[in-house]
Amino acid sequence: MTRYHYPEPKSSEITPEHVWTKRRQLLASGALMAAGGALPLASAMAQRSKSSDWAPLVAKPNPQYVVMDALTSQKDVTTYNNFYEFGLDKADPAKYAGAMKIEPWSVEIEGEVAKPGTYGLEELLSLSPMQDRVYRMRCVEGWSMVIPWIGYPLSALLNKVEPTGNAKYVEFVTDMQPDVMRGLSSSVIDWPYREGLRMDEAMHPLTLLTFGVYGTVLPNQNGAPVRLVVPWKYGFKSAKSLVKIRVTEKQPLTSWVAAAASEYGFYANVNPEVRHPRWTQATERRIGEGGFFTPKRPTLMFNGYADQVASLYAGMDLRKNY
Ligand SMILES: Nc1nc2c(c(=O)[nH]1)N[C@H]1C(S)=C(S)[C@@H](COP(=O)(O)O)O[C@H]1N2
Ligand SMILES: [Mo]
Repeated sequence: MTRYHYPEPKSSEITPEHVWTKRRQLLASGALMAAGGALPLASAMAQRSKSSDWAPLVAKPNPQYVVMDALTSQKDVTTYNNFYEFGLDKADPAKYAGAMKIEPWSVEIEGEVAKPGTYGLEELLSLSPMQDRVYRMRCVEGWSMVIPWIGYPLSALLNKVEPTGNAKYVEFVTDMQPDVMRGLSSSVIDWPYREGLRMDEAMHPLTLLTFGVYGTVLPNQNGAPVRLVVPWKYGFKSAKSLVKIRVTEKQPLTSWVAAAASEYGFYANVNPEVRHPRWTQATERRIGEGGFFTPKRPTLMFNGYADQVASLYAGMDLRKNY
């Protein structure tokens, strides 16, 4: 848990080389790097089911994708969650998601692709090298975390299934397990949980197909065994426990847009200048940081990823396309 602690940063820029080197040294001194960084992928997945802890999943840190902010603790990352399938309280996912069945697991890929099919988790795990990336995450509710995810760009998978000329959007669908997902009885959302991205967003190198966090396989509450992570958008775009990826010509109707279109848009880019109808989005509370009187942090345009993603929205009215 402590091996990710490295010097408190000053800015939120990409890590300078010397800081990165330092971090690599810290990582290398930890037990998980003992095997030379080899990825115990399938075995990691297999080991974890009955353990209260999670099997290691080691990946090469990618120095291009790391932020300087101090990491949110593993404890907060794994106990303060939104996963409405398991209840609305932040503590519910950690309490109840352990019962979710994640073996065997496969993801169906369909729609506007030349190679549709069912991809087993094993195959997904070995499709592309895993990377360790530290991302800033911002929930639409006004809190944020800094999380070391493990995965690879979704583009690796999309390229493999060969999107057709009609492919304009990608829809993501979460599993439904009514026997263990007590939240499915709630009508806040028309289940299953569905999210979506425009094709260029889905292909963007920041968009991560994610299998692990904090050096372990994903805990169930974080969306095991495979989820999406899209760091420049509000957290609800990062759908968990995916069972279907559908490539489409038309913009998919996502769960939150269906639930309240005036409050949650399809794009949902982090934007401090566009209020949620019921609250400001200009500031955020970093989970684990200080107490009640700690000043909030200013929220950054595109959650701090503007250099990398602003061009995707050139010419678009981001007030209309919230
Ligand atoms: N299937 C599903 N995915 C989901 C959610 C959910 O309720 N169900 N909540 C979203 C929201 S609002 C957030 S902020 C993030 C939280 O991810 P974390 O708990 O791993 O930090 O997951 C997103 N993905
Ligand atoms: Mo969220």
